[in-house]
Amino acid sequence: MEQHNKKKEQLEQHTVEDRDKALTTNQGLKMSEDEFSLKVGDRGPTIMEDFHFREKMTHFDHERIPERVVHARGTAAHGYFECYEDASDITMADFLSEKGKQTPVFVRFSTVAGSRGSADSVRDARGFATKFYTDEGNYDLVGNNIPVFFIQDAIKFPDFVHAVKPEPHNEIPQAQSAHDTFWDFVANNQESAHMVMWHMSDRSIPRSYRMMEGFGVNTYRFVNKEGVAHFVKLHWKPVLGVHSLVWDEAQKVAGKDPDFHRRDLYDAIELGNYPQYELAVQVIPEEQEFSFDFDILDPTKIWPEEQVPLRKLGMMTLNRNVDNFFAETEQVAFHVGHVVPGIDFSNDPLLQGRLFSYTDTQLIRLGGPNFHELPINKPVCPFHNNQRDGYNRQTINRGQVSYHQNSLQNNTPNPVPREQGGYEHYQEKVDGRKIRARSEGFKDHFSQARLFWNSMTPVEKEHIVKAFCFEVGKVQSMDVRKQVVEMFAHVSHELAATLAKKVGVTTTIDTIPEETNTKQSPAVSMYTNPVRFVETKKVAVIANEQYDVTPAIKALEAAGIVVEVVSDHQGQLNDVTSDHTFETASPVLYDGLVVAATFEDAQTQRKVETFIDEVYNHYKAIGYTHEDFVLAAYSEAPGVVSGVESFIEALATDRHFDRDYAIG
Ligand code: HDD
Repeated sequence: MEQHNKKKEQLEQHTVEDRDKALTTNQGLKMSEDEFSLKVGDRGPTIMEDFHFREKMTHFDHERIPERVVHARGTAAHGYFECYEDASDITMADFLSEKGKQTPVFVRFSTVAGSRGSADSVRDARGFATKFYTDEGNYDLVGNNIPVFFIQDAIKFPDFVHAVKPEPHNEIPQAQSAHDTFWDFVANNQESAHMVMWHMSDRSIPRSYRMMEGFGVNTYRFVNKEGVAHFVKLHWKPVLGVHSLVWDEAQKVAGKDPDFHRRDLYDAIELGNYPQYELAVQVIPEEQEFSFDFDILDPTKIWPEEQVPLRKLGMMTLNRNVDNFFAETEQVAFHVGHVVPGIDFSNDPLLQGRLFSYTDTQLIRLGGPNFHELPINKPVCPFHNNQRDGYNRQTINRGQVSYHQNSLQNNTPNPVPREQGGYEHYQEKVDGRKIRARSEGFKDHFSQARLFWNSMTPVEKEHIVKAFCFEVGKVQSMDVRKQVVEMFAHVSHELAATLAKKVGVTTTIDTIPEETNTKQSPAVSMYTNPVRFVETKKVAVIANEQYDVTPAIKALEAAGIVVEVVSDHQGQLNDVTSDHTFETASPVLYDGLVVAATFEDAQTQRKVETFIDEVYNHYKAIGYTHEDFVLAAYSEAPGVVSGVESFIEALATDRHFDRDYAIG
């Protein structure tokens, strides 16, 4: 906690606004005027002498830095990690060494493909990057909400990213994979099959950053004090469970509130609804490296949780919003190479390439090698070395010595032996020829894609098929469509046949060998064991002056639900305040709806009905306070209930997918 406060103070020094202070130039000169540039007479030309104008304008002109080449759109929060138990049997990492030990963290969530101004709710993987400010230095766990990746070797990352980004000739489409180059890449790089199955699932349209899993994806090593290493994969499990939007809703949210996820996280933290995630690890002893029917270094493979169980290490709580988006969220620099003793790397070829790319990207993005001095990136423990100078250097190094070894400064700073906390790379024995090749163990692209498909509930399968039909249906090239159909026939003939029909492709699927494995991993399904909850869900209550909705609102709020009142006008309605009109609110922005009014004005009542329709179509809970408020067609439908108590019960089920006529 002490460290947590230290970090906070460190940041506050830089973020507290100097509200009561005089306006000065950056040189400290007080200015008597800041609204008018220096002119010859009040209607005359502006003059070059105006150093204040030029300083202000030059600073403004240089306000933007290059956005991240991927994961440009993101949002972040501060918090802390609390260790559950001493994990020194597997790692000597100090932040995992003691029950109750707290370590400050900063987490940035992101989309991958879109630019900084793109919408939050698009179909995409989400980044989940955590910086632990440990007392042994910063440790970054740079993960995604999907446990596998599109490619197996980092050298293909630029190709993959070029394919998914807007096409170069017309820069269309923004933040979407539903276009020719993405699917052309997929069909011609079949290692992507497993990840594409996840990408077509509801995992790619999360309801909230608070309701997403996180995965380190790559295989790392944990090393203990005795020098014994284990292969590990790291996981974040959200306390609220994993929940998603539906596709029609996600597309509409992108227009109604492009900041949907950013706002959700910010508001939840402001309200004290702190998101929490458990950190867990899967552990494989070195001697079992080849005991599985998949290669444990292949980033397109999961280690099924049923086969390699999760061990829980601690809980992360996000409890503080940033003070300044640019200084913190935009300037934070993650790197998979930021590790602490006890955490080491595997030879996963994707991870090895990532180890180069992250520092390289910060150099261009943050303008030089001193980005570790920015408050958000600075370790909370002291750091000393002989690195000097460079763009934006903040530290004023004293003394004449900046080299090792030396006698003038008592040979300091000096390296620290492993036994005293110095980082020593795991001494893996490596022997081989220098070649450019794919390992034999990496050549199976379809068995886990099939495992994923087998593990889905019928609703999840339906959503995956629909997502494929949407995405491939947007591809212009009939040849690419055909290639995709044929590729996914290896995963499932059922999926490929529906896709072929829907996107107008004729091909003989039957001649393509379908994966035959019948294995399942229930842990990858979102709907097999969903977490039921209502706390922090957002509900619209449609109300007017006719009926008093105070008791209904009180009951909802007592259950931890966030309520917004929607009416034909804002402001006072009897004892409650209307937050929104039907124009400023949108049904896609709520988890459920309580109808507590009808309106005499026909046009307004039509808006109410449209609102109800949309909530119904997206399978969300609907409650009504009077029998005649419900639309007759829906009165018997699942999740459409009378009374607030029943509504709260219905809201705990995320979506009522067993509804007739719903078209989401
Ligand atoms: Fe990456 C950013 C996650 C593969 C190169 N990556 C970035 C971020 C996340 C990930 C969450 C955003 C960090 C932030 O919020 O600032 N990346 C992943 C995961 C991968 C992965 C889970 C697969 C296991 N990445 C990957 C490869 C390469 C990169 C193979 C290159 C060889 N990633 C980058 C980058 C970025 C980045 C270009 C852009 C901005 C940044 O690093 O700071 O270096």
